[in-house]
Amino acid sequence: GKEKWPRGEEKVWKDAMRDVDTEVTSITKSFVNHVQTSLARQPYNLDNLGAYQAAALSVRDNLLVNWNETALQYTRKAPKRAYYLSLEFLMGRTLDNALLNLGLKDQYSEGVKKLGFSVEDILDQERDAALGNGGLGRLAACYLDSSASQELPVWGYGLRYKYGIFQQLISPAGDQLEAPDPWLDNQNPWELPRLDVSYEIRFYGQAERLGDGTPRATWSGGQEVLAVAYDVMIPGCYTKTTNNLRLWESKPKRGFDLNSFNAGNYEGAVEASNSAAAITSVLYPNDHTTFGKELRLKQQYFWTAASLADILRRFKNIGKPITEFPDYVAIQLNDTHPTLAIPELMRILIDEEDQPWSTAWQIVTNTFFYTNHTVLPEALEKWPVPLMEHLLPRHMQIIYDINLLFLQSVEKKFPGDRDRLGRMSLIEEGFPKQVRMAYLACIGSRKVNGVAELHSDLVKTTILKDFVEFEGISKFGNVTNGITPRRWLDQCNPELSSLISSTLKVDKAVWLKDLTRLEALLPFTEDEAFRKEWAAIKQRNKERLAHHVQTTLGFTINTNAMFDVQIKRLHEYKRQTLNILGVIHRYLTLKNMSAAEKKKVNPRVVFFAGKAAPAYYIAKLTIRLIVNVARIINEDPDTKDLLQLYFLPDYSVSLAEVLIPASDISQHISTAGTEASGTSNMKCSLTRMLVDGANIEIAEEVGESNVFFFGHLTPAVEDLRYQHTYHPTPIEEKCPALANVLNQVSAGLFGDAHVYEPLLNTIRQGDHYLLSDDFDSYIAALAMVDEAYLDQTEWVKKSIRTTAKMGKFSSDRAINEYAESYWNIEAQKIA
Ligand code: GFP
Repeated sequence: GKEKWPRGEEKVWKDAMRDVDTEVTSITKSFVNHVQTSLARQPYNLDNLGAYQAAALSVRDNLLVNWNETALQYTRKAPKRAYYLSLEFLMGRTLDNALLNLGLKDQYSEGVKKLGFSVEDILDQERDAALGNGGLGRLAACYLDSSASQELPVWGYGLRYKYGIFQQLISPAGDQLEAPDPWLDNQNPWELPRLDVSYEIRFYGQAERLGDGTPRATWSGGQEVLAVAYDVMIPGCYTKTTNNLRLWESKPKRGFDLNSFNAGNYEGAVEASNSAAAITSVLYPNDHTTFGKELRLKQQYFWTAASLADILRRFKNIGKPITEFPDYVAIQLNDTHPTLAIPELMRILIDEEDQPWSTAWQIVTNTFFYTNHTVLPEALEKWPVPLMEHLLPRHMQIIYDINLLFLQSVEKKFPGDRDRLGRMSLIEEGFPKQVRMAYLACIGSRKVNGVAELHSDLVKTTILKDFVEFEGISKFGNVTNGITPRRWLDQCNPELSSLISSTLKVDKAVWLKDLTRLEALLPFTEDEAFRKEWAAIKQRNKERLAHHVQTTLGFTINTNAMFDVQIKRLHEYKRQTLNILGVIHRYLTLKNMSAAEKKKVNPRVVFFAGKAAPAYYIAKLTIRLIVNVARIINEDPDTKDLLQLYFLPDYSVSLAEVLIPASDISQHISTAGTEASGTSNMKCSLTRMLVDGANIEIAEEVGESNVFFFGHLTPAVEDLRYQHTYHPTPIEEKCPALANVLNQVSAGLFGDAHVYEPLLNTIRQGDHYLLSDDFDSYIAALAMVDEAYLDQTEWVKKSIRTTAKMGKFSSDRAINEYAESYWNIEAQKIA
């Protein structure tokens, strides 16, 4: 039939449009006002997308009031501030989060309902801001949420990529295809373009030392581009504090070269502007290896230079001498990507502020803090010296100067130790020579930290061992990662959130900001009614996921099964391969079972989601294997009731929000010592894991009986790798179960007989990630999980206990550690 217009209650629309004083709330008025003015639309042609935009603009008005107030008070009081420099901010969607943090969700739901819309449909219109690859970028987003919620004066600085992380499509053959993610196409109501905030950034050109006895130099010529600011408001949870995330966009300094154009050279006329705009056009998909893209280095400098110029301008407004800079400013380097900030600040202090070298270095080393996120040697960033000399000639001079003075002091402490000098030099010898960014970040910072106890110990004993010996252990610390309970509990699991509040008789405004309060749930493990409700919520979350899969992919999922998830970037060290080989093993075992035996088996649905870097061949092959194994086993009448397998394409923050609350168990099965921390282990409560990263600390908190460990430990890894290289044992001998699985794949049980050989050969030869060493114990752990799941009462108790003891892994705890022990900043009450 014909749809009724306007949707919802006509009187509510009319009164809101006329702005007459009736029952109509201010929310409704502001929504309708945005429909008419900002969107220039009429109620009779408003669709869900329009409704989303109107709601977003109206919520934005609320945020703006707080955001302005926060900025004003920071400026007036001039407290010390911290700046979080991250090349990635994986923010996901904003509207729901903003509504919850403002405490306005219920009012908005009701308001839009009267106007004929459902809040769920509206929320679903928003595109993810996917300005990140994985854990590192999502961590940055959680830290912004926690900073605002803990009322800390922290700003983020990043890049406004025109295209976020690529959209992942799966071809009919099972291959990952990449499509651009034009996330800004529908306009982004959450950003405020700041045409008034822009800086000129130089590349290339010539650097000349003045040679006047000072360390000064001039840097001129080359290309200049503009960095223009876009601000994104970051609301705290139940507080007025609304911080800022400033993202830079690149623009040509001169829009259009009229001379070239008039001379008939149209292409030349736009070339300069294209090359400037290219700087912030794409986010580089990361595969934990370094790569030498000039554009990536350009991005890093563009972003750090603009951010520092902005920070310096703000500091200068306070009117203090430059030597007091570190008393007002702390800058956190999220991994080595912003390390150029160190030579850039040196350049500003020496060439522009005319400071002596030692004063400048003193300021620098009291301002920066460096977080390391990986010890994988291939992931430690290095830049070729010739490229640096070409793109950033002045910075290369400064790096050489830093290195000279640094090595002189090493030589003083360890006279004659040439090996050590070679190991510690900022410049790695070779063709070409390369700048070791992690070492520069380390010596240029006041403190260095890893992201979990185990990882921080590895940082100190492996990659930065020499630096610990030279600079002393007190410079090196640990801040175990955390996640925000606002998004990862309250927002994505609203029913569980209300059950917690009503059971504890504590408002969520309290426990969401002090997650250790969840411990009070422990006694309720013995409360049967509570357990039932806990389990019923999980069941509804599983149905929500099943519905999502049904509507998006057309698959019907058995919601009576155990839901087993592995959701993270595809990488050999994260060992999705171990998981899929385990699934095949389960399938083969089921195929050999009698009907009577099968009756005892609990059904399981295995979900994978994650993207592979476009050039990462082995990771992409793993996806193809998963997809094709799924195709066979989901159709096999012998097993399909007991085992289903799905690869959910295009993993994103929003998809994680549906997957995580539905998971019964999640897999964190990296080779020991390779996963720095992991954060999806914190988001999923019950986990099966290897003793790696933050998993150890999670087990310490929640109790070992609530997680399932397996496999070799970190200290064994080196020996095992040695064995693989020098005394390899054939897999047939070492692990017959694994050999059988590999052979079946080779033989074409899942089609494509030869396609998977390169992937399988990574295990047969070398086996760097030790699948053959851990496979048997992995399968045994899976059996323990099955066993444990059969006792549903005990299982639910485990689940409750785990949630109750997750307090430590709130990003509020982590951010407070940074604030107190690193940045030395204090909470500011925004009146
Ligand atoms: C990296 C590390 C993870 C760690 C995050 C955040 O992220 O172990 O939890 O940084 O510190 F590898 P991914 O992008 O690989 O998830």
